[in-house]
Amino acid sequence: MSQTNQTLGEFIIENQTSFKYSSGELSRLINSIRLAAKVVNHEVNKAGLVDIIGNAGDTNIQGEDQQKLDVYANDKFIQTMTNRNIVCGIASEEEDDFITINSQDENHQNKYVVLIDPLDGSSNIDVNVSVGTIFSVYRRVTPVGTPVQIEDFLQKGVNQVAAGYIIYGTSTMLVYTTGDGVNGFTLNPAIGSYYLSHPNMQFPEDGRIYSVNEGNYTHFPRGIKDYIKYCQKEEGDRPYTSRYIGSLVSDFHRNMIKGGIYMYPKSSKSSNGKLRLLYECNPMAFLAEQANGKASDGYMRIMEIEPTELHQRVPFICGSKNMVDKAEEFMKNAES
Ligand code: P6P
Repeated sequence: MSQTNQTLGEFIIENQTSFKYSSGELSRLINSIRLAAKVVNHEVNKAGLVDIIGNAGDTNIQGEDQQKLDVYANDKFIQTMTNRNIVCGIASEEEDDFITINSQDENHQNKYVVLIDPLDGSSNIDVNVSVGTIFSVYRRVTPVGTPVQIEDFLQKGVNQVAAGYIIYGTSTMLVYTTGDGVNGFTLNPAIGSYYLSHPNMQFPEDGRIYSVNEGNYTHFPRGIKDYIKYCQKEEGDRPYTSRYIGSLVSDFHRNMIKGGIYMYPKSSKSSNGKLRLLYECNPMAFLAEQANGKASDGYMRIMEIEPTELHQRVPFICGSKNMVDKAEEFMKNAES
């Protein structure tokens, strides 16, 4: 990790010319996410001390118990992006439908939509394991000046203009891309500033870590079973190491630094896997590809999948390019 003295704000200003749309809008967008992340980080870090963990007594559209921090994080990110007058619509894992944002004096003039998983891995909160926020940004495709529509959210991942995550771990980091590489910023909580600590993050082309919930092994497709056995076989640089935190952002982040593959495949229990295309797989796929990695559903590029609904799930295989290629090879061979 190379701690530089460059702050996130200085980095945005220095690089905004590389963002092909209006630079000011990008700055305001990333700054709103930066602010919300600091506020959520503060609550995540003290979750054990105050009555903010444990179920909020409600369940989200996924049928999952909503942890209080889920609700808190969702509200904070929506509130911050609304107040900063940047986006025309927001979709969230915690919201059944998308939210139209229209500050009265603007009359739907904002051009961006954001899709967010406000607190991924939230089941880890009350056991003190790191969790994360994932976000994905698109330009709207319906006319500016009109209320945002579902089509603005159901865009292929290749249309993303920015994506990133915040990982609330041993340190809090914001990792994001605007299509010109991936950079990681570490929060200095003492002064509330983020510093460029991981410039130009890259997946090693190969790795020796595989991340999958092997408890589901018997339910996996043949190709995934064969690939897992390949990872475990005593041969060459194998067996690989199995590391699965149960928090996508954490497993992804470690694999991007060390090299590795993360898999949440379809199974006989969940025909499309568990992860959501629009606010988990697409943003992580954008980051992976920008970091010389790869992301597929086992057969095709994640970012080419045509979305059909807001909360749709897809199988997800992501990480070091050569490892994803090998997993796809096993998937293909199992079909033949
Ligand atoms: P399982 C968290 O709920 C999440 O969406 C990802 O962050 C994580 O990798 C996965 O689900 C864990 O799911 O079924 O293995 O517990």
